Amino acid sequence: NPDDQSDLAVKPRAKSQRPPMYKVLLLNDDFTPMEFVVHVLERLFHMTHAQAIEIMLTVHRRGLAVVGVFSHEVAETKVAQVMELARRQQHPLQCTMEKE
Ligand code: TYC
Repeated sequence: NPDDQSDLAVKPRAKSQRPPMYKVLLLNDDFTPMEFVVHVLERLFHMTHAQAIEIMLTVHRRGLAVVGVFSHEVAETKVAQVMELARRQQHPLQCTMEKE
């Protein structure tokens, strides 16, 4: 843009600098009780009972599902909270995050 005073300026459709967002993923396993997963989804991800059952069954059938999309900090906190609840109940439930 030859008329501009700096290279930083006006690309009309330049992307806004939104911070990257992170998907929180819940993984299936053969041992964690379905009702525990439903409880986690209700408690930590503020789902209704019906939504929580639906997502839990998606994980159960497909192997994993996205349970929410958050900033890096919130995603890390959610993953840590899921892992801590599972650890306390000695369930092997796994939860990870992935850049969108
Ligand atoms: N597959 C588990 C069972 O049959 C249920 C389950 C669902 C476990 C979702 C983990 O993230 C999970 N008891």
